[in-house]
Amino acid sequence: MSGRLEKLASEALGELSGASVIEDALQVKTKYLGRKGSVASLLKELGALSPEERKKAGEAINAVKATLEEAFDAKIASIEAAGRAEKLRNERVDITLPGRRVRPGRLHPVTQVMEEIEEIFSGLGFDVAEGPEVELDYYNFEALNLPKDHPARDMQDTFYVNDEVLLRTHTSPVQIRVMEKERPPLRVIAPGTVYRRDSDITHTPMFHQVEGFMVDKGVTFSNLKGVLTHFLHSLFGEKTEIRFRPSFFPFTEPSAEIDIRCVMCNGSGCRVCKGSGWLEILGAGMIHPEVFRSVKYDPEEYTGFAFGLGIERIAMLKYGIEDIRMFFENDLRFLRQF
Ligand code: 2NL
Repeated sequence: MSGRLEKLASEALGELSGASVIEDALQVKTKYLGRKGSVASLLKELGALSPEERKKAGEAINAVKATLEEAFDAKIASIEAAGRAEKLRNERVDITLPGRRVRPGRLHPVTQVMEEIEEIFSGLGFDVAEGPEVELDYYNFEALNLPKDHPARDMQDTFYVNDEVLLRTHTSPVQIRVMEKERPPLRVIAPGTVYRRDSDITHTPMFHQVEGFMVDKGVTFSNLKGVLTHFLHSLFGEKTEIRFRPSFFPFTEPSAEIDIRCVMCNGSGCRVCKGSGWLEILGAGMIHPEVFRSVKYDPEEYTGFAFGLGIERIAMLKYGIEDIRMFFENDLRFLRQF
């Protein structure tokens, strides 16, 4: 009996050490300690023994049974512990990794310049007006002293919808609509999107403009000079040199173009100012009597000045951008710089 018991114990422990999952360990446990297992059948044999031998063998079997139970339970506990450790290793999160940064958005450089211009003119008491981008030929051209056969219409290649309807080529029609509806005194700027059939490194078919005008009794060219000088000094710095040159527009008389000292070379001559030392920034003039007649103002009673400028051009000069198309490519590496 004692030889068989020893063999049983060593076989059980051998099989147990080969088990690597709980199911295998439980199977070995049932095989030896279960109701129909090896230990149970040994116990059944005790009946055939004498009372003395039965006591001795019974104690020996129970001792082996206790040893095996302990060994099985320890093995199962160790398999479970290894499983938990493995699970923890796999599910580990590195909480020291930095989080993903959310960058703040910002205004488009064209919008930034537009708002800066609006603030300067607000400070001078100008109101802001808006109007349709799909406009009547009448408001875009006729009312501005540009009749249908006028050669100056070719200066700004126009997108036509039909004979009478077009995409506005400037924001002047907004100002005509304001004058039609209201009476002087008026101080208004009209910022917005305009369209011309043109495309190269300094022209896009859609761009932005701010026009402005002031009408009252006794408005003079002096007022034009004062307002636009203040505007350019606010936008480019008080020390910026300014030059007024005679020019021509069909809707103003007299007309002027206004230059500032080249912001790139400070006047010594460079590629940006094409060697002249000056940059053309504004077109302006005293509103033509024919324009006043279109809106039923008496040109003997009222005078006024008007001006216009392109926003992209200002933004290009302010930030040293060489290609206007950069503004409309929506490349974040470009836009995040402003
Ligand atoms: C330029 C020139 C200019 C105006 C725009 C204007 C508007 C009305 C009446 C008279 Cl309603 N004039 N606008 C006047 C002179 C020049 O713009 O070079 N723009 C980029």
